[in-house]
Amino acid sequence: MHTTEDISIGYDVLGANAKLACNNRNTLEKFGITSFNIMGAIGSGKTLLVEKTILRLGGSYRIGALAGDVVARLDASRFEKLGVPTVGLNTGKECHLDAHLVEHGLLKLPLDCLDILFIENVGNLICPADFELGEHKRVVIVSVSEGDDIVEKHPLIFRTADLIIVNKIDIAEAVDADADKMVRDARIINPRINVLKMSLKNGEGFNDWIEFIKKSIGEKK
Ligand SMILES: Nc1nc2c(ncn2[C@@H]2O[C@H](COP(=O)(O)OP(=O)(O)O)[C@@H](O)[C@H]2O)c(=O)[nH]1
Ligand SMILES: [Mg+2]
Repeated sequence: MHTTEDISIGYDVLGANAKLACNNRNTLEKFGITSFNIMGAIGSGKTLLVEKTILRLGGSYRIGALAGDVVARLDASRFEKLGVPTVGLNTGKECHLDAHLVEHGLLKLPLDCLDILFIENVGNLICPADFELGEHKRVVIVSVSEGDDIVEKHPLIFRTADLIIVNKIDIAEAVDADADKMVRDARIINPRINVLKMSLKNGEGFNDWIEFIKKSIGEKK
């Protein structure tokens, strides 16, 4: 039988990442920017969430974006189409953003002209969990079409999240998923987590997300 155990490797990758994340946080604080790390599987609704948020809040707040993808800049161009300063971050073979990539992204953004920064992470529910980026809030968006056991299968990412969005509830019945079970699972893993059920298609739950953003901005003042 195989067992898993922690082994230490010569270079402390996570420690080095944490230091860079701290620098990123200081940079964002200096410019008064509130940042959100949007994590979730491929197709869970990360890009659509940011797009709809830009459309709702773009008139009141100055928004910028970092769009993480393995290759290409399809999501980055979706944000750019909405007039938002955006940097696409390609990770190559890596399944997550890290603080070093974000540091380079920040250098290319007009930080003195931003209030909010959305960082769309690479589509994955495992790798991004370990890598803080310097963000203020960690948001995980899962969709009911991933199966209603997706939360209990990925405890680590929910343990460190500030908010979980259970998305696509408009199709829950069609895919035979119990969205309330997903909410319960998230609260068992992380009792202090905020949980929202949402449909980006019909707008359900979206106002609560906007309130979460405004509250997060307020907490920093
Ligand atoms: N039915 C339904 N489809 C959604 C919802 N949110 C996103 N989608 C669709 O899911 C697909 C993936 O969305 P996208 O934002 O690109 O996902 P990402 O890979 O996480 O960035 C798109 O076809 C969206 O239109 C939702 O609430 N309900
Ligand atoms: Mg996307």
